[in-house]
Parts: sequence; C-alpha cells; structure tokens
Amino acid sequence: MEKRIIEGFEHIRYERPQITPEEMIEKSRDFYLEIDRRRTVREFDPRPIPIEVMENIILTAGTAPSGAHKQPWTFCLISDPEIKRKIRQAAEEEEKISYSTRMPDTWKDDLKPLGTNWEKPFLEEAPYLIVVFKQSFGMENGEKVQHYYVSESVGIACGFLIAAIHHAGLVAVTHTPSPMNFLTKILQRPASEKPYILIPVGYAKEETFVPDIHRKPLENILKIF
Ligand code: IYR
Repeated sequence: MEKRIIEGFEHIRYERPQITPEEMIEKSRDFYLEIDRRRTVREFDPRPIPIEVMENIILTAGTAPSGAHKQPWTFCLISDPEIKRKIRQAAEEEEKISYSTRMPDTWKDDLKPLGTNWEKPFLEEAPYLIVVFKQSFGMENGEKVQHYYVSESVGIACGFLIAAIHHAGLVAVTHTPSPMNFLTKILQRPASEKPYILIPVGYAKEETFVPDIHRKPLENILKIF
C-alpha cells in the first residue's frame, strides 16, 4: 500500500471510486429511491434475526465520521426478554407522566397523526433493542480522553444505523423516552456515557399500517446559490 508521512503521521493512499456522471446519476437516484421506502414502524413480528445482521448494522453505524475521529459512541444490543421488560416498564412510567402532564397540548396535537401514546409494547415485541449511548469523554488506560462534537457525531452514526437497518430489510422506530437516564442504570453504563436514543429493530408485523405522511418536496428543502 502506498504511504506518505504528513506532519509526522502516516497517511495511506485513498483509492477514489471510478464512476462516470451517468453512473452517478443512476446510483444516486437508486439510493434515494431505496432510502425513500423507509418508514418508521412501531409494530414488529417476533421472528428472530441472525445476530450477524445486527453486527453488520452496528459496524455500518461505526463507519460514521466523528469529531477528531474519537468515535464517541456505544451501541447496546438487547435481546434478553427480562432486560426488555425492565426497559419497557421504566419507559412507560416516564411516558405516562410525559403524556399526562409534561407535554403541552400543542405537542400532543402534533403527534396525533402518528398515533403515539404512552404505551410502548414494541419495547418487548421487537426482537432487538439498540440503545445508543454518547460518550461525553473516553477512558483509555485509566486516562480521560477528550471527545468533540459528541451529539453531532452520534447523530450522524444513528443516521447510518437507521439507513443500514432499512437496507437489511428490517424496520425500526427512533424512540426517545424522556428523561431516559433509567437506561444508564438498567444497562449499567459508566457516568461518562449518556443515553442518546433507543431503537427497537425487527421485521415489520405482516399487516402493518403507517401514517399517510409525505416528505417535503425538493424546492422546500433545497436553496441553490
Ligand atoms: N417520546 C414520546 C413522544 C414523542 C415525541 C415525538 I417529537 C415523536 O416524534 C414521537 C413521540 C413517545 O415516544 O411517545
């Protein structure tokens, strides 16, 4: 492999993809059309999924760019029914309070088209839960390691994760019970990590309906200069 030393650090040659503008148009469109079929699904088929699929999905998330390449994320993969039960119980306790007293009516009105409520059966029904933790700082050989742009980095990794789940033929719901510090306790994560998002993953239930919602058209999301 061709190497070069830049400011004292070894760099390796980047092999750029060989692709024509025509191929680029086709590939970018195919990718868009595939990603556009993704829908958030809250109802799962209990059919098991090979763990290798889940490992590949998490490897994909781990390819995301991150501040100073610190990779400030931990993905907890849960299939243990007892842990899922504990997570559901704790999440529903918080959500019950949120829906009844914490969330203003305007927020609940915005959620009506999606049909959500405090009940979260998917936390037990999905074959896997992925709980993503963001690492405020790292620990290496007992030493604190500074992390940068932690929320941005973990958010990008979650985007990759959600795309990988869809690409594997599975569905997910991005769930953010609030507050979610109960996840730190149940999963016994260190104080350097904060729960970021909880993503149940599985096959969609055979007969599933999703809200009839639409994406903003290009002219509403793109300004060309
Ligand atoms: N966390 C709650 C409420 C909720 C909030 C938003 I913003 C959503 O897009 C969906 C749900 C829940 O999970 O029900």
